[in-house]
Amino acid sequence: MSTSWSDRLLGGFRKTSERLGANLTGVATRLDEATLDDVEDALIISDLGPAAAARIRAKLKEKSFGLEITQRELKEAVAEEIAEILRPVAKPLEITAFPRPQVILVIGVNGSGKTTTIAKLAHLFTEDDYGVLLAAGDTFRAAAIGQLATWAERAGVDLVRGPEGGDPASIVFDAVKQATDTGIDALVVDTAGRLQNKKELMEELAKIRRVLGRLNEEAPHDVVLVLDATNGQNALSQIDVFQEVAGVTGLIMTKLDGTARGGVLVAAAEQYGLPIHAIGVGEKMEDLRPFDPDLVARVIAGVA
Ligand SMILES: Nc1nc2c(ncn2[C@@H]2O[C@H](COP(=O)(O)OP(=O)(O)OP(=O)(O)O)[C@@H](O)[C@H]2O)c(=O)[nH]1
Ligand SMILES: [Mg+2]
Repeated sequence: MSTSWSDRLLGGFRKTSERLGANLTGVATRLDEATLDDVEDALIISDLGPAAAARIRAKLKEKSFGLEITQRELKEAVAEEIAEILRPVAKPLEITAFPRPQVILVIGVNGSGKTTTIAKLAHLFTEDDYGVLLAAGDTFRAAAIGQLATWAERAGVDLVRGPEGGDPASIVFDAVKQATDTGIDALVVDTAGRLQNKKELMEELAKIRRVLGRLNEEAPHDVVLVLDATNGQNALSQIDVFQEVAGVTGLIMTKLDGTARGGVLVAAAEQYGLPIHAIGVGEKMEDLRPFDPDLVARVIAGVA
């Protein structure tokens, strides 16, 4: 772990790894109920959630109860159990739609990192030589359109935008048309996170979905929910709400750099089983990383 982004990730998970097996030493001790309790507590405190924590405790007990174990070995064993939970959900966002474009709707609460993540995706896709178009579907505030325009310019991609307060559905309609006409591979749609209430959010996202589907019945191909890791367990209730209003197909978790609450990623994997496409580890365009379940598991457990 020498690169700077992984160091930032490490900072984010330090809380869990410091507590794991804190009562153990380098000298092997028998794995007993008290140590298992401590492990479970450490995992819960670190936002892995009670279900994942209980599952990991049960697995450790099943495999190693009564055996001599060092703190390092305990952490390795926890890392393996976390990886088991994360591996099935690790799934990059791939551009496979035929016909093109692949339409990726990006949703999430205000401030979760949607617009920044869209810039990062645009960067990633253009690096892979895909043609990318962005749609400024967040017309709720003027700054949102300007912010996306700045990112589009930086990433060197085009943007379809409308007036502040305009109808996002009409922008999205124009964007799909332009993307189709110009042979774009990936159309990434920004949306507002700051609507008055759930009903309004539901109506707006439903309308965007309807309009997308009118020009391409497969669209949106992806509905990516952006979650802010610093929200801890609240991120889980956001999955519930957005599942209901928009039918989430995958997750990207942002701000895993420097937060102590990144364990919620494991809770999300355990409870929802939704694909995790990538993780955000900083504010720059290059700061989106593939979700590597083994690495994240080892970082959480403090053995990376
Ligand atoms: N440290 C860190 N900051 C991030 C990350 N992703 C986004 N941010 C920051 O979080 C803040 C909010 O990001 P936005 O992309 O504007 O969030 P949004 O969801 O589009 O917000 P609204 O448009 O208000 O709904 C900005 O200051 C970003 O720089 C990340 O992975 N790490
Ligand atoms: Mg935004």
